[in-house]
Amino acid sequence: MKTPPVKIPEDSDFRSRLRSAAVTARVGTWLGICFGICFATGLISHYSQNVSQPIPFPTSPSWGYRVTQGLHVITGTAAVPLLLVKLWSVYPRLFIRPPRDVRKLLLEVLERGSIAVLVAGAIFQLASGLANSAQWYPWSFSFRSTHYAIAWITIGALVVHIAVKLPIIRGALTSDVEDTTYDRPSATEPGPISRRGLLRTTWLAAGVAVLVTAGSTVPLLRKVSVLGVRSGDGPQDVPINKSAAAAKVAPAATSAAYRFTVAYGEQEVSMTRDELLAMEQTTETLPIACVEGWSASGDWTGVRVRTLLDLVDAPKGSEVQVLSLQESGPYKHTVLQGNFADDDRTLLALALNGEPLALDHGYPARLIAPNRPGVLQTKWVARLEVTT
Ligand SMILES: Nc1nc2c(c(=O)[nH]1)N[C@H]1C(S)=C(S)[C@@H](COP(=O)(O)O)O[C@H]1N2
Ligand SMILES: [Mo]
Repeated sequence: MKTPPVKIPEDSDFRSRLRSAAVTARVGTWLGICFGICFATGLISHYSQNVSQPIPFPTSPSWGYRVTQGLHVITGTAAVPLLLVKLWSVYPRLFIRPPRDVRKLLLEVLERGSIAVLVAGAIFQLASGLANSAQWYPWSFSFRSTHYAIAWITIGALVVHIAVKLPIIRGALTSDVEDTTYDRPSATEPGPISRRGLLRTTWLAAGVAVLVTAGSTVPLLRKVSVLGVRSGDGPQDVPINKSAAAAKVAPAATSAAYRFTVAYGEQEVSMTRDELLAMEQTTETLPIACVEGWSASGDWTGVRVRTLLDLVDAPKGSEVQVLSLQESGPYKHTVLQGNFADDDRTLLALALNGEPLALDHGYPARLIAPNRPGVLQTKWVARLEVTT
């Protein structure tokens, strides 16, 4: 039996009026807004995690990172249905035969090339971001540096794409959504729903995507956020990413031999948790804002980091290494920049919401600072070491 030859579809095989620039431009506008917010908030998040900060990342407002990173994950999630609808609406263009004229062909190759980069970059960013916020790491590369590099490539391709398409975008957006001026000649058959209906469904899908994820950050939405990965309760009403068991710190953290040490050059002061508790205690309401988009506010009580640094006469503006009991893992130690170390709200916390810190929240002591990414709020702190 002969198998029929595989027929590559042609642009003219796609006849639905729904696949129109009128739809693409409208969905694209919102997709562009989402990508713009994602890019800007992503730059903020990346910078906040840099060890070297020529311009110090501000410590105020304390909820700043909570908002920017919440926006980052929410707009990224909303972009998923928008990107799918947009790709569907332009899919037939993939099968347009290349022009014969060499100059036109060259332009076409350039344009399609930039679109290929944009599509690949957009899919990579959304897929890797979603996987990351679900704490699923099916890759071996560094998420942060790769996501950051591809962000620049994607946003560059996006700018080129908008510039090239500007006449069509402008024309399509300023005419009625049912207008056929920018349609492909073969797109003449009515779709199962109207263009307005398709757009409404798309906005609804993006809205649902926002609702099911935003609850990780917006307390009122927590109940509807079935996909909010960390929306469940942790001890003391604050979620947990890495448990003491997962970090393998439980024996050291509960040992009677635990001592907290603050060191500056030759000077060192060590104390027990009880001695820390005997010092002046300060309470601050500060959020844990994870890079994955979830966040939760807590009342933290403990000793001001600046007070501890004064014990060893560390100069103002000193940078501090925060070392934990954890023996391996990327977050076992972090750098606390001078402006964070000196801020009155930065604490070595011993209690959360009126109770001694739970082991999973960093018992015997953890760092908590305003406007600092959750990933740098080091738990199970053993030592503060002044480095400059
Ligand atoms: N030592 C150590 N501290 C850590 C981590 C870690 O893996 N090890 N995870 C960080 C991350 S990613 C977040 S979001 C916060 C979460 O704090 P919580 O578990 O008390 O909510 O802790 C941070 N502190
Ligand atoms: Mo985190």
